Amino acid sequence: MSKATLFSLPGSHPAVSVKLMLDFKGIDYRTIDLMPLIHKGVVRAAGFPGNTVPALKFNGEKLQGSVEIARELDRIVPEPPMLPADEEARRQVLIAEAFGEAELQHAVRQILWNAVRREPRSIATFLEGSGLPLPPKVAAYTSGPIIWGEYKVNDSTDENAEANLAKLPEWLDRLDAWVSDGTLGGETPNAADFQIATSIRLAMALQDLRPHIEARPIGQAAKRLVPVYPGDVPPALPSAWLAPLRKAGSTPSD
Ligand SMILES: N[C@@H](CCC(=O)N[C@@H](CS)C(=O)NCC(=O)O)C(=O)O
Repeated sequence: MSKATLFSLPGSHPAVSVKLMLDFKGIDYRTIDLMPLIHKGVVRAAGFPGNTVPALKFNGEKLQGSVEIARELDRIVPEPPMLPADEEARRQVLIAEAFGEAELQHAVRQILWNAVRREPRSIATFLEGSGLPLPPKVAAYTSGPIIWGEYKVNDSTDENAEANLAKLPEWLDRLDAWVSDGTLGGETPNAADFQIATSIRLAMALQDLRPHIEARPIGQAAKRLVPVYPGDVPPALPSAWLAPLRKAGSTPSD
């Protein structure tokens, strides 16, 4: 089977999900890290139907989207499977994966770009370990337009970022419950683990969020699966937006 080619962006959480899947399957691959925003044209020019990463060339096919890629990898390389054989366990994993892709993934993306816009220099921390070696001068000139463009493309408005943060305590409880019932964080990772762990790791790149996530079962599970993740954004978000998280972590006597 020929080597796969993964189109990615530095720090892209669904692209890291696909890397984890490829490693799990033992599929040899190379990564092409693209420049944010410019990547849209490159991915289209490479023949993919959409303009987002992760996009994967594998086995003569062009696969796009982390969930579609998960299903197709299981079809092309069935062992080891990413979905449990037991029907009920499989149903739960698919529910968790769908939540991770449809809700958590984009919410974290919106919070992130809102915070990076407030702390623009932090964008450089996402380049560490990437295949996008930008000379410091180029990085300095391009980071402003990239941050602005990503903020716009992802609709990372204050309103959206704050609303997502308000949902986070309930979502973290849901994720912890999935760890406790074995849907997530088991000995053998599944498709939902690959989807969710990277969003949690990206959220933990924000110093504002890390203390509210790291010690929780889902934070620990994400760290086990993804021990290293790029990015470190200093405290940036308005304190009032973090009140729901502080409240969730407090005890009645606080
Ligand atoms: N839900 C899709 C979303 C993919 C997605 O939106 N990827 C981002 C990067 S993390 C992207 O390419 N966004 C377009 C942009 O930044 O212009 C997936 O899981 O593959």
